[in-house]
Amino acid sequence: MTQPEAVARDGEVAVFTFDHPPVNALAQPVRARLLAAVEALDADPGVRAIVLIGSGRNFVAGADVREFDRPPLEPFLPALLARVEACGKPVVAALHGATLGGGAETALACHYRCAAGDLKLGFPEVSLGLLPGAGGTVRLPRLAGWQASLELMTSGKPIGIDRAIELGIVDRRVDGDLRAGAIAWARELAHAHAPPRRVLDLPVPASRPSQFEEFLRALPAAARRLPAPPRIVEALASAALLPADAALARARALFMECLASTESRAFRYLFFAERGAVPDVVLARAVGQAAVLGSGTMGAGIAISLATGGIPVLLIEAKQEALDAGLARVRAAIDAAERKGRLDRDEAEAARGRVQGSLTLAAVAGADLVIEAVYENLAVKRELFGRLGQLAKPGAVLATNTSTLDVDAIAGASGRPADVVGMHFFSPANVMRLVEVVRGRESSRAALATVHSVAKRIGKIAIPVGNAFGFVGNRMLYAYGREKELMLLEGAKPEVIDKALVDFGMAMGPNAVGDLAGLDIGWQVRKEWRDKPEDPRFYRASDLLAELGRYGQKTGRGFYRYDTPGGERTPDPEVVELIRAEAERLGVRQRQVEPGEIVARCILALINEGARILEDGIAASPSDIDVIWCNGYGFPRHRGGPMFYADTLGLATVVDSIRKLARAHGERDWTPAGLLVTLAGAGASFASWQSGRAAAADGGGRQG
Ligand code: 3H9
Repeated sequence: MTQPEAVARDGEVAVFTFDHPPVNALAQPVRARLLAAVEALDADPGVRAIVLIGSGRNFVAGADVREFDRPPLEPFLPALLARVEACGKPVVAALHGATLGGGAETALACHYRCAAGDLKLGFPEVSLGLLPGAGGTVRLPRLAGWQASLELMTSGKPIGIDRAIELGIVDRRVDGDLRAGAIAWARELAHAHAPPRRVLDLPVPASRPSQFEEFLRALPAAARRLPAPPRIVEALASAALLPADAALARARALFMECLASTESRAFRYLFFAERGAVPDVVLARAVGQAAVLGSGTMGAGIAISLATGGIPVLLIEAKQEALDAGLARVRAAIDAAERKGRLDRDEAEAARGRVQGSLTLAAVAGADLVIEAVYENLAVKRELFGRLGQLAKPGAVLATNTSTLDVDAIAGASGRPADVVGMHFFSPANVMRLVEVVRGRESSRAALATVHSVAKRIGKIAIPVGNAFGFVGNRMLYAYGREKELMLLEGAKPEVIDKALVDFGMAMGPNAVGDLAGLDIGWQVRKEWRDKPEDPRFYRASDLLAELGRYGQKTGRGFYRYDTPGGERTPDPEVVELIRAEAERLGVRQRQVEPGEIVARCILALINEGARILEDGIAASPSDIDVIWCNGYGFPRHRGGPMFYADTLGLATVVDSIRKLARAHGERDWTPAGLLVTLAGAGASFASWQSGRAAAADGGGRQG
């Protein structure tokens, strides 16, 4: 008998290996190979047991998400897994690394499961706006019970080997060589005449009729409004009530509903947009040691990211006291990560060992990458880069973490501008994944490639941006903030604006964000901003509060008050009165501003500014803008980002709405961007524009 593809034999045990880099996703050829293998091995009298194992770093990371946007191709995963489960010989899953989504469902369709210590088993479908659609909702509860199934599938969080064994999902742990251990166990099972132990044949665990409803009600309101979480609960509830076949069919139907939803399209779009390749990766220089200048909140956050990401880092400060405080902050964050289980003891120990401190700037000489995170002042930074230009070793990349200053002006002072780039981290830098990588006029491709690859190494999402005021994110933030500030003057209360935007899906309202960040910060920036818009209403409410010493949470008062014992955010009638008086002084007539208008003005301002940023070449693509806004500014992921959201509205509708706002509020703020008008006129979308440009670049590349 000829050996099926991807199958090896070890005596009477056959081993099927998933070998589809980079993550063994269940693409159509993989499914076809597995089906052919199971059919052949089931019929082969020389085979007494079968092992399924993954090559590389993991078992199987799930369905191939790219296929979801194309017409479905046979064999379909649910039917394939039914065939695996029906196999007449024991099938053993040998799991390691990511065993996710369809990969976990494949494991559940096997008759026995063993795993290595690095197992990460989970059902992340919910974060793609989906539910486990290949039998997971019907099989998992038969092993792990209802509560664990509900939690695993609605949270999407993976579990490790110990929990997987505790829940009865994995039967045994294999230390040492997983393949050899799995083969030995399969042989044992064959010799013991162990039957195929089918999960679907196990009894349905008891459930309370109200259990599912209660679980759904306890989910956060934002999750309940999305398509996937309620459908996950419904699929599990049907698995409790219906015979297996009917429950499988119901789960499949619910999966298809989710797949077709705009929300799932948005999640899938972001999934790929966040995983762009490192540009010019071959040019990236090796970084074995980094230095961070400045041990304040930002500098310490960056140092934590580097150390936990595996890069030794020297934290440099001018004063001992400040350095000690910075190092203590780094250690406290690593300790906390260990306590919360995000780092195991060895990882935490290694991370702590990677951080050193120094009081001398000359110590940068040992670093391949220097990241400056000192006080936001051009003269200070220019002086520092002048010295760095002399002290850093040749080829070292010099990055500035400025969020508002001109990277070229900083680079110019270094005497080696080709080595200088911007690396705009978001606060808190050890938590926020976004980094805007700012391309200066003379930044070399090698320097840019180096910071992109370092960012990827430490688990950040790096997006290339041009050097212009506010780069991409903050420039758009000013357009968004401009409208909310105008509406404050027009009579919308801070809490009404915040609620409207939180209801739209923003992680926080803009006034609450201002209070959290400190209203003095933006106030200082606007004082030094030379080309600030001349409109006297521009950010007037924020500036007024800052002038009165109401800086936000840190002073106990800002747009809100924070003077309850728990420091909760409480609306403040005094603010409403202060803004009313200011509006009167400026001649702004107050009125009722409806939530619909609040959302429309803020979000359309974002979209219009995003389009201008694309015209100016400050962002490379609409999806880069979306990744920035979803990861740095709390834009709702289920709406895909401002540019994706604009496409879902239709660009013609967007342009019409902007023109209406221009009639009501003036052309100065509301002239539609030329790109928007052109695309809307051509019946196009940002997505079609982006793929047209990518195709043209590809064609150009091939010709060149
Ligand atoms: C599902 O299973 C539905 C079923 O219930 C029912 C079906 C009927 N598909 O993240 P990385 C690519 S839904 C296609 O940078 P890491 C990724 O784009 C699925 N491609 O690596 C990237 O490509 P490129 C449920 C995928 O080491 C490369 O692999 N599963 C998929 O940091 C490396 O990715 C999930 O949601 C995929 N499923 O992390 C798991 N996964 O090199 C999603 C990855 O061209 N995946 N790629 O940029 C992950 O969580 C992470 O990728 C993983 C590795 C933890 C596996």
